[in-house]
Amino acid sequence: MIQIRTDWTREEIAELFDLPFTELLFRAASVHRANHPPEQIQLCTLLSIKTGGCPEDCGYCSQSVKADSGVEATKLMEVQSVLQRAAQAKDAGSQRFCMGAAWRNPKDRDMPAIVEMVKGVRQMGMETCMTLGMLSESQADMLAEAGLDYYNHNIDTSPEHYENVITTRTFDDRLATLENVRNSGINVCSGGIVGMGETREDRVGFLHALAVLPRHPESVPINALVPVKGTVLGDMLADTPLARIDEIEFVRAVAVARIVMPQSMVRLSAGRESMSEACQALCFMAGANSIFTGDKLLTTANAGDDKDAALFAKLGVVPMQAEVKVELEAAE
Ligand code: SAM
Ligand code: DTB
Ligand code: SF4
Repeated sequence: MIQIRTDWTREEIAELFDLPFTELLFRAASVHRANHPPEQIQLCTLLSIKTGGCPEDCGYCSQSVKADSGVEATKLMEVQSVLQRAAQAKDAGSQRFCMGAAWRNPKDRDMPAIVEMVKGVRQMGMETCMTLGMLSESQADMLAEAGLDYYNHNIDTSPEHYENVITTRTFDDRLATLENVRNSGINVCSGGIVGMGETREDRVGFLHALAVLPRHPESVPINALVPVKGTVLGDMLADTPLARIDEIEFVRAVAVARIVMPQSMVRLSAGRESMSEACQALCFMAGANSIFTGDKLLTTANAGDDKDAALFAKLGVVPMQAEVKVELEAAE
């Protein structure tokens, strides 16, 4: 019986990060094997249903009004167009359809269309995920009622580093939405970004904050910063290329996430496009078992289906079947 702990200390997590790399990898791979079929990777597809023009000032994001990234602001997509894209994703073998909107929070007038999107995608037999910014209790309940399976809301970094990256909301605002989502019965998807110029201690604090939530998020996306020109962090990295996250340190973060949250799906998210195959393979070894497929994330490029098919064939990994995940959840 695997022990799920929500009482991790920062010291324990720092000690995991400090392990010799191969020892850390071995421990993470062992935890992974005890909890998940190691050769199976979940495929998720992202769609930006409302792009750009976001009033928040997240320093990494191309969609903030504060960024000079050239991303054009659009209106919320029509329900039918969203459903068409979901059908294409399903045909391409995707198991989950994640819809993202560049909002601080959804307005109540947007909710009927959002609810239709959730219902429509679910009817196609895909899992649904949305990421729409902060949610009130009643909005979370409305989405739960519509049948939304997952809500993505990242804590992004450590509580200490948070205000260096975002000033228009607080770390506690993030936790409040996560609580509303949890209480509504929707599965929680929450992770963050590494490579934003944070320290090792911040990476410890980031994973610690997730690992001590009353219940671990069912999905934990680990993004490597995609440096976008015109954003605060993208420009900073362009000036100081050495600040870019080291691949071994990135794999360490994935491995520690796997060890402290053994049953969560750990998603190797943004940043794969510029990652070597060897680094991605190490991430899978370290316990990452989910990826975003397709050519595009929200506004930036993703590895693409052909590259991923070639990588999967080389590594002998296969797309996860939905039934397997359901069995694992039932055994929790
Ligand atoms: N507006 C909503 C919100 O912030 O929750 C949803 C969309 S937002 C783009 C979703 C997540 O994408 C962010 O929390 C962040 O972790 C990730 N993200 C955004 N831009 C990124 C970048 N340039 N590199 C890596 N991850 C990024
Ligand atoms: C997450 O953690 N990563 C995804 C998803 N959740 C919504 C978003 C990545 C966005 C990367 C930058 C872009 O394409 O704009
Ligand atoms: Fe807006 Fe989300 Fe981008 Fe922040 S990360 S600027 S909230 S779209």
